Amino acid sequence: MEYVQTVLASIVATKFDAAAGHGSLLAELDAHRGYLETQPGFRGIQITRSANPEGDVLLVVVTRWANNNAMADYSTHEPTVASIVNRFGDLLVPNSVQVHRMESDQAPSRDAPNQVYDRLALAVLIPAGVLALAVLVIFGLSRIYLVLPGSWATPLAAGAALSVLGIAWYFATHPHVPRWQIGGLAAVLFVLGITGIAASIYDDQHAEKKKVVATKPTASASAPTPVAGTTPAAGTTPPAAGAPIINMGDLYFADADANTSPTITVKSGTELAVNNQGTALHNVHVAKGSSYAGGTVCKAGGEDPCSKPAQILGGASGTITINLPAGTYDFRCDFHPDQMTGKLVVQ
Ligand SMILES: [Cu+2]
Repeated sequence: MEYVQTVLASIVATKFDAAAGHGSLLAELDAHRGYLETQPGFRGIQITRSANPEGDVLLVVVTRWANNNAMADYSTHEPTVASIVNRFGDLLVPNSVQVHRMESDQAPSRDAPNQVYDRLALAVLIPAGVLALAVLVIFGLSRIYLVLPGSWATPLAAGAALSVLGIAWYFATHPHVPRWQIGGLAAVLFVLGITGIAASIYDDQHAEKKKVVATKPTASASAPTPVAGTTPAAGTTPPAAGAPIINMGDLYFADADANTSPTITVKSGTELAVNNQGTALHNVHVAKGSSYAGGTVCKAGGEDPCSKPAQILGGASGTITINLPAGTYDFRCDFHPDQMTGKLVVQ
């Protein structure tokens, strides 16, 4: 049960502007809210008036109370809505003020729980939701970066940064953005985050397969056992039968027969497939002279033959083209120059 006091009054058409002016009737009623909030049993106030102010304007002020005593106490001690309205009697149609005290059979108002919900939502749920979304997006983006080739990461990062700036600018200059735009943005970010996590799970599952294919050798460089019937990791090109191939794991080179630190024989002009079956970054760098040029990561097209790309991500593959005079050459991984070595015999 709820108790409702309704005050009705008609404002004379020509005096409505005066009633709406500074310090006048409507402003006083609005200011009265603050006083009402301090009254025991107060539930809410609603001030409405005729939507189409042609002719006299009907003003309706409804206050809601938890019980009859609360409403009665309020009604008998000024200021009240009725006393405020009566103070501006010169703006009103004579004898138009009516005060009704009613009881409502509706279920108790949900305003109180809603107020709690709104306050919680503003103070806790929204920042927590934004934070969770941000973490999701950052994690998702990081997984996407890991999957992409290095040359894509910089443009993508720049694009993401510009997007963040652009979106922030848009929201800063449009204070009343429609909800569907906020919802749409949240949905896009959510999908981005989920995509990244999905990519990460997909990647992990492939890493498991690769571990089966390439078991990490012990320090004594015992050869990994090839598993019959295993398929090549995603992104690797199966070599033509008998074609030379360089496989890489963490942290070894292997030939097609899974011999580690292998000696690989090729004809000059051959393009070899290079498959990274490990999870770390590796490459193949052949020393043309007696030492490795530069000493850092080789460059495709540099002085020494270098795998293309010069940084092969875990699970990815590349190629290396050997155009060298006949002879025996050392090769290594620039990232693990001590553990990952092999010899190349060019015919
Ligand atoms: Cu390496």
